[in-house]
Amino acid sequence: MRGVKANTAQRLRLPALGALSGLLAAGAALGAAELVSAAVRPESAPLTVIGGSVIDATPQAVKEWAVQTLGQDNKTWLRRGVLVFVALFAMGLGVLGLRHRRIASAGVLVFGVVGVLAALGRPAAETGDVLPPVVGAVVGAGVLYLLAGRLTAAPAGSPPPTDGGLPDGGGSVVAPGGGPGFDRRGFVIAASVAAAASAGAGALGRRLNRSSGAEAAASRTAVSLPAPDVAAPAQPAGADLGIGDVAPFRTPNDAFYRIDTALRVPRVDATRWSLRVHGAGVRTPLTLTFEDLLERELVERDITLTCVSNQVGGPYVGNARWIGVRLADVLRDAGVRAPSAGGPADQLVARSVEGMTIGTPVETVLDGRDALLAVGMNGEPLPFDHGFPVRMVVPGLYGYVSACKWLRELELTTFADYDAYWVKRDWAAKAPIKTQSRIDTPRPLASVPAGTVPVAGVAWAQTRGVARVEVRVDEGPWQRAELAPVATDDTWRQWVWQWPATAGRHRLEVRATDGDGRVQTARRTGTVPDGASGHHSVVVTVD
Ligand SMILES: Nc1nc2c(c(=O)[nH]1)N[C@H]1C(S)=C(S)[C@@H](COP(=O)(O)O)O[C@H]1N2
Ligand SMILES: [Mo]
Repeated sequence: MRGVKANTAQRLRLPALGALSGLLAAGAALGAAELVSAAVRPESAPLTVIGGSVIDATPQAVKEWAVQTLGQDNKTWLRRGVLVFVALFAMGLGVLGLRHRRIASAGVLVFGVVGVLAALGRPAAETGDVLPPVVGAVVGAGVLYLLAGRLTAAPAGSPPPTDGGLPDGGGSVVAPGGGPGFDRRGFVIAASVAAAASAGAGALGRRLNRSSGAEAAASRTAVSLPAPDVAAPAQPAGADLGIGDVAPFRTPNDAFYRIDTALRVPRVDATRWSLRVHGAGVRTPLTLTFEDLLERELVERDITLTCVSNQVGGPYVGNARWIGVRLADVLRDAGVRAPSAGGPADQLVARSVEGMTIGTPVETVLDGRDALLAVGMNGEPLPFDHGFPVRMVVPGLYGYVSACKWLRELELTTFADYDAYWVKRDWAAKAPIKTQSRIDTPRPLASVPAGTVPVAGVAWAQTRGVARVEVRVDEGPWQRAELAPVATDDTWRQWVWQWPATAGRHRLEVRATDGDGRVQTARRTGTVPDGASGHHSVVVTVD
């Protein structure tokens, strides 16, 4: 029995060491690529490139599933997924290497080709981005070749194999004596050196890549936002009803939802940043530096941002006090006319430093609403996560058609001529925010004592305003909620209804009516293609 076990263990040991060689080769490839990326630019780091390509290629339905199910951790899971995939692939190649050393090593090179294609396929690709995958693949292939060589060599000091070896010169995997034998010492040394060197290279590369954001961080610290020339209308004292569990009127920056495709948050040095404005109907192309923007008239506005991926009752909505330049002013300086005034461009395409494209109707930007090139958020420069140094904010439009972060270019074109990133992926080209309302308290499935229970939450219909919110219990008559006062139509509004709750299980449902008198539809739709609709409801138990 024991003998059989020992034999099995021995038979499995070589494939296991082959798989280990594959892992070490992959580690060496990634480590080398990471180090080279630090010399090229952080955006060319292997996981950033591979993950970014996966995001772009992921079918819309899967992406939506990830955003809904994994929430804002979805990027962590993506990195893990990519690593698991690479690891499995590498272990396979490592085992293959036991018999076909050259083919397996060539397999690593194939992975490098995939890396090169991924790098070049990135929307903001630069030629140098091919270096990390090329160097990584060569190093990885070399390591695999070397380790497989140790595994297939006869133990040091034993006579050369007499069986002629395998087609690719790999030699016999079985030592002449019949027992499993290989250059154990050589393998252990090579494996240890490879592991240490790639861990070192990877760690150093990561550190360099991270610290390359230092100038950007310094430039952000150095920003002192001027007081706005046009202050935001004062919010009435009661804008915050002060009911626990209800989203505060102003969302703190660190609690503000974040939705973007950036695996690595771009860290832009504001002192080297500029914005280019050009395209159809632009009489005076502009290039504006960050300083230029700060010297222009700055307006301050409270605007609620909403993501099209927000499901009914969902968390992807937040309200901030923004400071920025009126986008309409900049466009007018460039000589842009609205389509209704004879301008040739009906779409404003915003491009970000990492290659996102977001298309906004020119007519909307010029219709008098407070569309901003924002530089400040809740009293500080934009956080890196939210688009430092400059982003767009357009009241009334979902973020994916308006709120480009890490902005670097504005191009005037037409909807007929150009589809922006999300539009290529099944989302609507134009997407005004739908009237929505959300119950924040009581929480779903909460137990509350009988008596007066405040039912409260937020409602939004940016640019139209929220005129009324109603709640009903168990599909009974709609009851009018009290609305918190707000200064403008561009923010959400808190609401509360005092519910005379009686024992039992009840379903609370909310709907809002916008400033145009349109009642929020009860018709349930998903988020694709232009935002979810339907009533939010929660079931609670009253005891
Ligand atoms: N550069 C860039 N800007 C972007 C996105 C992106 O993926 N990349 N996502 C958009 C989407 S879908 C939304 S909802 C808002 C979210 O802004 P926030 O992350 O600051 O809340 O940013 C928009 N701007
Ligand atoms: Mo979004």
